[in-house]
Amino acid sequence: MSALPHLPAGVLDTLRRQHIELPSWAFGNSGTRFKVFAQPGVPRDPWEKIADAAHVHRLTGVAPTVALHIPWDRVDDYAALGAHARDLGVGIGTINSNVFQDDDYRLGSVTNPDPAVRRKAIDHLLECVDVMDATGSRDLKLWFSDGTNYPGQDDLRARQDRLADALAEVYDRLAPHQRMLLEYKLFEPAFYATDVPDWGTAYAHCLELGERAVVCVDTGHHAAHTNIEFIVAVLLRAGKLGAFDFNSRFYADDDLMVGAADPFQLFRIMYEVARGGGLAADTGVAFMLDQCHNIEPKIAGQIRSVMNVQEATAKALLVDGDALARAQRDGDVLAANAALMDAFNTDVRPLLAELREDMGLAPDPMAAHARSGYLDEVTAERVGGTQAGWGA
Ligand code: PSV
Ligand code: MN
Repeated sequence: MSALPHLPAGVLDTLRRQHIELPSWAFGNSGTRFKVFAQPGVPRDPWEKIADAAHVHRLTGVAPTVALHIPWDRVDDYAALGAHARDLGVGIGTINSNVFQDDDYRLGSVTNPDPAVRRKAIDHLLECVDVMDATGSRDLKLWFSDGTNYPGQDDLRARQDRLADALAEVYDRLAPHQRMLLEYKLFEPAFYATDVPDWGTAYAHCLELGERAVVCVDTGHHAAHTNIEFIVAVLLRAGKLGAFDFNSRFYADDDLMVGAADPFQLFRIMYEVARGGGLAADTGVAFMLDQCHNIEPKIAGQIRSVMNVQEATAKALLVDGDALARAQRDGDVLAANAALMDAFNTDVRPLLAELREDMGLAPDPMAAHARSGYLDEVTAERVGGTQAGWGA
């Protein structure tokens, strides 16, 4: 490695074994409530979504798994889907549940006042664990759109009780090697009170459930100006940071490419991850993307996102820990800040290009993708059928 000869020990190894999980739904059509713009070559089923994810992994070398969303990715034979993924050089990762798109869920899923609706929602979550058994997945991700729009609409406290009961039933169903990731989100679709609105609520439920219930931090799910790296530091310290859903936002839950809106924030988050041991070989932190490429090409959007996470990670690893600790001990505010800023301001692209070549990859995955002709190929192949999208 010649680009940066004075690398702290272990940096290259950490970057080489980085594991970023891709969301199957990023390859399908998506949009806003105003319009979904269909794109050529979009997959028509989970098999084709996995093929696209595998292409991203072939070019980046650090995206070896793809997350599924059930029922969007429902198939008859999950073991066969897993084998298909393996044949293409990737694996199936986290199973995402979906209890937010049925008419029954108008007033909530697991916190709905109607026990029959709660039963239906819990049964879906249990079905997702069956899927995990078939795919060999470790993680079940739970996000609930549950909440209320008006004060008095329902009993806030009773909804927490219903949530706790549902989570306990699902937690009990998990095999010893499986985990539950509880994701929080401030608002949307509920506008008054969301039942799992913040990391504190998620953390409290996870604590009650047990060791294998951990929090998922979706970087788009906070109020503006929330200090997300602080949340990351606190959860890691408590052993309760289970995963990230990476994306970036300018306004609300925009689901834009990670690192696009605020690369400095992503760097600060990755610094706290590194500081808290979250990049260790045996890390319990899953690094997933949760994004929608509404107007940009989807496969290239995923490649760019993976590279953005790599760049933020590399910068975080370049922080001179000794200099930083010394400055902090001495109360040298400016030197301490400079230690972080020096790393952030380092251009790590040459380092990552060399690393890729060392891994037998092209130095620039974006250019390699353009050269590969993959998109033209699948566009020609994927004729007929219905393109995947939300609800498909
Ligand atoms: C909710 O906004 C969310 O972040 C959850 O992770 C969902 O499963 C996902 O988006 C759907 O794209
Ligand atoms: Mn998410």
